[in-house]
Amino acid sequence: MAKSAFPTIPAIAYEGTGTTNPLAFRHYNPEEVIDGRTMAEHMRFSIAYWHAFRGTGADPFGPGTIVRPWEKGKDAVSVAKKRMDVAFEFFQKIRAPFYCFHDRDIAPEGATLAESNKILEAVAAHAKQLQKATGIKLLWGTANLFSNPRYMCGGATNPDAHVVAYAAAQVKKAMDVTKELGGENYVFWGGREGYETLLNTDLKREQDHLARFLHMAVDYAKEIGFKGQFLIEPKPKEPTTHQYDFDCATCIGFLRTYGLEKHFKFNIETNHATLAGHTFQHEIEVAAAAGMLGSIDANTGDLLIGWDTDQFNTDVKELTLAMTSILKAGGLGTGGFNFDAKLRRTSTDIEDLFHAHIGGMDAYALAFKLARRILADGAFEKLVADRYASFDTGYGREIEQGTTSFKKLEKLVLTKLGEPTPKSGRIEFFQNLLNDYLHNGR
Ligand code: XUL
Ligand code: CO
Repeated sequence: MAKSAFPTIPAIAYEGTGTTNPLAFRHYNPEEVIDGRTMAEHMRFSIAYWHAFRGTGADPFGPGTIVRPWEKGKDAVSVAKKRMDVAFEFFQKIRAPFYCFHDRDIAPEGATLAESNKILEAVAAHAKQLQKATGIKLLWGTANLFSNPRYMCGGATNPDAHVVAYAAAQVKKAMDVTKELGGENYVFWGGREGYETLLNTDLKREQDHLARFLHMAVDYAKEIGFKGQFLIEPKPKEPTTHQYDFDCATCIGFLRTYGLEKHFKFNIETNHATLAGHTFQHEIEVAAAAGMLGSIDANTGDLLIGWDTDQFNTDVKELTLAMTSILKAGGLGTGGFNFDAKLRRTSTDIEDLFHAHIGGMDAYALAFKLARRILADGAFEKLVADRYASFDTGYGREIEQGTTSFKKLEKLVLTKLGEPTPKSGRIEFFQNLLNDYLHNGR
């Protein structure tokens, strides 16, 4: 057993709301059984390798501030393996049953694709051993098609077919590795799949290429027997001005246009939703309405800043609203809550990594419990159903069923119905009711 990287920090225990211990859970009790499943099974928390173990605190104005002792070593591959040992110790101590990675997070790139593939295989073999030893599983894998300068004009949508071929080769390998490690999903976040100006861009051709790329991924998954769920992670902008996978609604249109809708669900990230001008809950509802809710990248942005700040989310109100939509949709299936969130540049202690995840996990666990209470009570559901009750019978039902027409409805209004009586939407009443659950013990 390797030396502990966090000798002073124990495995985080559940101590309830009475505790003042900052290194304890107040709400997330992994072993607590609710409806026949443990909280660990309900929440399926996952750690994002790129932030937790590759994040340095660098921003556009300055270099990294976060220095970890295990990053020192004689060669990049042995450092990658040592880092992975530390990561698995962290996953265990923070009580997260899953992790996620990009190929290039876990393994350094070599001088050629063949060399990169070899290194990735070696580090993945190490990951496999650690997964086996700890029981920690891979929620999803993905390929980084945005950091290397070769992808500066995109991966799948690059105007140079040579780059598209390279991207295909890289994704093929990332899928192999994800399958080898039992990954339950595979994510496509459209890194630089978008454009800055139409002066130099053939939008239609790029979208066609993206669809071809995804079809090739579907074909390859079938070929190798990869059973994991494919997930698209929408984002409206950053790094490019116009990302093709803008939001769930845009992606649903795209996937249906190209006959891909059966093969994909969505990985919804809170900060991406708000960058698109939506709430987190809106994106969840749009995905769920199409039967395409897959997984969550759990974070939040800063509405005052306006870019993807990837912060840990402790906003219980926002998360409770999201959770009610997730639970109503029947949960996330093979998905989970992946903390695609990074420490602030000034949070340089190793304890900060624990505080950050404890806060995020507790906020989600509390939101889960509150959402369950809201749904069990049924008050909102009844009120909302009442608002639409006029569609349950008569001409309302005919509208829903498609058995009436403009002509019939015109006749009805002219001869019988006349002017509708205004019905209040009672928004403030609904807001107060929410606070009854959040703060007033309902
Ligand atoms: C970028 C982002 C990515 C994806 C995976 O905004 O969220 O880290 O989650 O590529
Ligand atoms: Co993400």
